[in-house]
Amino acid sequence: MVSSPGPRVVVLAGGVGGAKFTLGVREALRRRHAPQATVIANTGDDLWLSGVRLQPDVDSILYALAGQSDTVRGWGRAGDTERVNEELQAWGAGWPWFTLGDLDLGTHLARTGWLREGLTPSQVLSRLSARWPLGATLLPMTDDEVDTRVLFGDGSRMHFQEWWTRHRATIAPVAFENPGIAAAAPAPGAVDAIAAADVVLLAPSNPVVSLGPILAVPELAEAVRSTRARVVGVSGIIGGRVVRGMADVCLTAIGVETSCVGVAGHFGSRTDGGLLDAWLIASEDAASSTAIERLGIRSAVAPLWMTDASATAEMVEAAFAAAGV
Ligand code: FO1
Repeated sequence: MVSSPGPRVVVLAGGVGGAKFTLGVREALRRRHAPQATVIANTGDDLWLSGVRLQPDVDSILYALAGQSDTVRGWGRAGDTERVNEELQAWGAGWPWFTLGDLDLGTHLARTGWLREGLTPSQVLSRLSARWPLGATLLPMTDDEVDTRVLFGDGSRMHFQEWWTRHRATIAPVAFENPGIAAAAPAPGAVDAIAAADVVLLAPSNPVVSLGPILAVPELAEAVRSTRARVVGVSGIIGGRVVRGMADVCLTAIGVETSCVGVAGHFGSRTDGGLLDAWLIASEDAASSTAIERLGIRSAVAPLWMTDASATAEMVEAAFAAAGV
């Protein structure tokens, strides 16, 4: 009998944490001689700035897989310079708190030019991906233009990137909105990949502003709910604290406790109309297993510090074990 190559893996991912996680998935699949994963990236924090289209989460994953990311800063290209940015600032163009690196701008210019020629964002990403051997198929969650607005108690709104990079999430929000997302269609190939997968992994990305928009694309949420694959989420909260980013502020805004149990409850059990078959939590949170099982979600425990691709691959293996693959 010929053994089937596997597992077929789909990852739903946001930017910085999603990129690190994706490197671990690639490493775990390489060790198993398994097919490359399909990574569906959040496009909810995209924006137009200085005439170019930015897709921060897509680019974070693209650069990480290409070995081109600035691993210290967590976003942008390694070894980038800021000559064009200085000039933009001198003109008073763009946002003074938002840096567009020269190499990064090359990506945005290429993307914008191809979009203007009529390519879709997924066609553009396919072209960008062809430059490097990524070892994964990277898809945007949708080709429709969506973004994230942060809503405050006084009724005012702000683009997510302004709130995140300028204000460092220090102004308490009351909600997040993704205008147009209810009508957004999944990018070509995304639903089919989820349907054909053996395991769908929710990266330890921000549950609200990274995974939230992906799962707010109606057909993507439905594809995850109805797939025959096991759906395993990985907690981005370790020892009751967010590891990176400002996910706690986002969770508080939507009334979810910043804990691995709180986020598991937010995604919900598939047995109950939710998304998760299993939830991988950090060794530090092992005592929360019972509470997670009580939600109807299988709990698995592993070290979740993504110190390098090898450690992350071990964590991905724990997620595979929880999925039974
Ligand atoms: N993050 C910052 O904190 N400051 C910046 O100036 C900044 C610029 C930037 C430019 C392009 C890009 O793709 C990402 C950039 N980021 C920057 C990261 C980004 O704002 C966020 O970390 C993500 O959107 C959240 O996932």
